[in-house]
Amino acid sequence: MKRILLVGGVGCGKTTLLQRLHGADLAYAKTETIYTDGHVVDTPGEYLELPWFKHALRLASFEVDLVVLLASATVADARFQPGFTTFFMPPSIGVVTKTDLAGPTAIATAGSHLRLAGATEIYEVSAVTGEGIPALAERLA
Ligand SMILES: Nc1nc2c(ncn2[C@@H]2O[C@H](COP(=O)(O)OP(=O)(O)OP(=O)(O)O)[C@@H](O)[C@H]2O)c(=O)[nH]1
Ligand SMILES: [Mg+2]
Repeated sequence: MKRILLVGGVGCGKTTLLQRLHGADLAYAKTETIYTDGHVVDTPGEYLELPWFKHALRLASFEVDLVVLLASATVADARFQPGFTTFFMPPSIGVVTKTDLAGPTAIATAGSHLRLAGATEIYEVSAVTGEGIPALAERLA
């Protein structure tokens, strides 16, 4: 599996996706700091949302092959600045999360936020139902 960095707003589903990708039980645990679990580097949403933490995301990206930007289908507004992927050295992909909680329009909106951020490949997943997980797992293999 590629080494990946998960980046997204607070509560967008980064840790839950990590658990799903690892075949672990889904259990809520607030991420307090950057940590590595296997090939996955998980980050707190605050590191994206609070400007003085952002440099830590860039430093963490030097350790990975791929940056995964996540946007929840339940959040209407964008959490990424346009062109945000240029902040990172490795390539980036986008993942729309929580597709089980939203309709097609909301899922498309979240995907458009990821495209505006610079992601050219978008995956739509639900960590809870498992929808879309096989395609993403294949991309990360
Ligand atoms: N229905 C549904 N709920 C989800 C999904 N993914 C995550 N959640 C829920 O959303 C909440 C936040 O998920 P987390 O995975 O902790 O989010 P996070 O991005 O790691 O959040 P921070 O660690 O605070 O940055 C939890 O209650 C999860 O159970 C999903 O695909 N579907
Ligand atoms: Mg987390």
